[in-house]
Amino acid sequence: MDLFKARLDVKLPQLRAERTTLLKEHGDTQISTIAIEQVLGGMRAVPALLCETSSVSADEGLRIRNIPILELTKQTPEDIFFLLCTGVLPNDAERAEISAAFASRANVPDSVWDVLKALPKDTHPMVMLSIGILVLEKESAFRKAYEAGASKDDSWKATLEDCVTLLGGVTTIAAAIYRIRFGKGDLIVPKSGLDWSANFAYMLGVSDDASWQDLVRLYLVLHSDHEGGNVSAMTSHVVSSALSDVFYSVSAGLNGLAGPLHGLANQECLRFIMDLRQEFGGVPTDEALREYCVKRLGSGQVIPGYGHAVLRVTDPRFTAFHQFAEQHNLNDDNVQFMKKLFAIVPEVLKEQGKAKNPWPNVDAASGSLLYYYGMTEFEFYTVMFGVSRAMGICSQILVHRMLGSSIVRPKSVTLAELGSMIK
Ligand code: CMX
Repeated sequence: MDLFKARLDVKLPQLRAERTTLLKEHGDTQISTIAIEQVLGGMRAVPALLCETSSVSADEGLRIRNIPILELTKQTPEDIFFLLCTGVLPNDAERAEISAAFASRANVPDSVWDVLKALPKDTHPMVMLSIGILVLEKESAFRKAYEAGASKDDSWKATLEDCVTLLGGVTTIAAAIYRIRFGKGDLIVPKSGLDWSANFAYMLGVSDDASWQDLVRLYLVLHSDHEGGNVSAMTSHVVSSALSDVFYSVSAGLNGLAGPLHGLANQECLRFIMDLRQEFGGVPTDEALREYCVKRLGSGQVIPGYGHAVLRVTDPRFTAFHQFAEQHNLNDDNVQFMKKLFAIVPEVLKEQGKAKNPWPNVDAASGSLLYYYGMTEFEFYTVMFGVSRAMGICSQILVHRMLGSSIVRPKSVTLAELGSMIK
């Protein structure tokens, strides 16, 4: 990873100088106030976290290093990881280096399989992923360097090593989880000559179709990062701020991704579509679907895949998947449901008047496409998301290590203290 490290080495002085200047010259400048509804409402919109890798705006959605995600849909995940970490897309030599580095870590220790195979057969795939990553922790270069008394200034180098070990291995682990958990037969070993996402698509053993490989590539690109305040990224950052290594930190973040209001929504989306198929025995009329959605909202359930804590427009990642379905002429019942829901749900949510954003997020489309290619086990979908999101989390942790960021320790208050603050 010499080329990769060299890029970061060049960036380092400017990055650290920027932080030092802000702290020294403007450390006590007020940038925001906080209202009680934010304290009680999940700290929504409080600008209290630093994230250099990507940003999400209400009216446009995700930008990675200031490039709109819809301009990055042809890249490889290796390109995206390099971009997240360094701020630029890799040249050919850098791309080859990172692909080779991931491939060199694709074979994980046998202890991972021993642990995964010992779990109860009906363990959720996200539990398996989180545990599989924790088993890799034994390999942590960062922890070893810390124990050997390495300087804090250089700790990012061991962190980068850990990121590559984690990302190189996570596709092998995730593919194995799919095959073990859903009885798909022998594990498929990584194949030389394939890049990271093509190998992942191959090891899953879902389809030989070339466009399946392309979907997995796109999937890993689109879910890679979503700035620093979402549950998984923020959780990982908090854990990592205690100088826990990336294996502890990513595993912790993925436990948050496993929640139905966050990454599990893609599983819930497909479950929702399967329930609809059963209810109607096929694709219903617009009016029947509309009534079903209204009834569901009336019973206090959410419509999975719709709404967002930040976005106020259609998620561009949904648009990218929608375009993929059009370009590849995917048109089974689930894809039709995905399109029909897009035409109906926003109006229903607007009429209900609760959701601040009635538009679809990425989860409204991703599952239908995976299902189309034969990945019908929707409990696995959040693992696909997790593999991709591990890139963003790793890159965010790496940048924090480069900056020497502080341990996270905000102040908590009681309801009574909030009451007395009003007075
Ligand atoms: N269906 C029904 N009600 C919804 C809704 C939806 N899709 N989206 C929001 N609402 C409701 C909220 O539950 C909330 O109701 P209460 O006031 O009764 O609590 C109200 O509308 C206001 O919520 P909001 O401010 O618009 O949204 P939040 O920031 O609180 O929550 C999110 C955001 C994503 C959790 C929410 O939109 C939701 O539950 N969506 C469905 C699940 C989903 O798709 N999650 C994936 C998000 C992407 C990701 O993070 O991975």
